[in-house]
Amino acid sequence: MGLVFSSLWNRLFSKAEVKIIIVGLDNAGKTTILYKLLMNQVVTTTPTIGSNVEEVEYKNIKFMMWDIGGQESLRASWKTYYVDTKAVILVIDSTDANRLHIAKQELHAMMENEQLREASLLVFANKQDVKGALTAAQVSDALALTSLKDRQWHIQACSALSGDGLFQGLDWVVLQISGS
Ligand SMILES: Nc1nc2c(ncn2[C@@H]2O[C@H](COP(=O)(O)OP(=O)(O)O)[C@@H](O)[C@H]2O)c(=O)[nH]1
Ligand SMILES: [Mg+2]
Repeated sequence: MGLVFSSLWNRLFSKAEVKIIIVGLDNAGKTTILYKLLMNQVVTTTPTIGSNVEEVEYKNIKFMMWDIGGQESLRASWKTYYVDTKAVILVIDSTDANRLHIAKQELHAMMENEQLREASLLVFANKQDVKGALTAAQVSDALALTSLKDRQWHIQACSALSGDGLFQGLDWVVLQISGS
């Protein structure tokens, strides 16, 4: 487990519940990442609350996870989950260059929501183990991350398959949350 992640976990534990939203296009690797991060931990899962929203609780951290892209009608219902969100984790399939523009659109639409004004943004450039995958810098460009205004954001290259980069990413999130 990441150094910061594990040492700060207990500090967070004593605080009120923390909510983290994990989003990405289908097949990006969200489920794989979440379960890899929480491996060997006792988690409670609620498969479906509403429209394809998955909820996983670990200690005082509530992870809410759903697919974005292509379902305009569902956007409205997601907004009800935004309240009190401390961090958004966007998972990108770095081998899926063709759909990056959809992820970009969804991200920027989401970041405009007032409820997420204070939320930190972590982008996982996932599937780095695959030959030909875009680098984190290329993913960052494609998503126009530098155009985000007044936002703490960070992009982390990772492979959910090997686990590389996952805890570095989460360490950053935990630091943002614990510092706020
Ligand atoms: N090669 C590779 N495959 C991955 C990686 N992460 C996820 N996958 C695969 O991508 C597919 C979709 O993953 P999943 O976690 O279900 O994506 P979700 O739809 O975002 O929840 C599965 O077949 C995973 O095994 C990765 O880092 N590298
Ligand atoms: Mg999934």
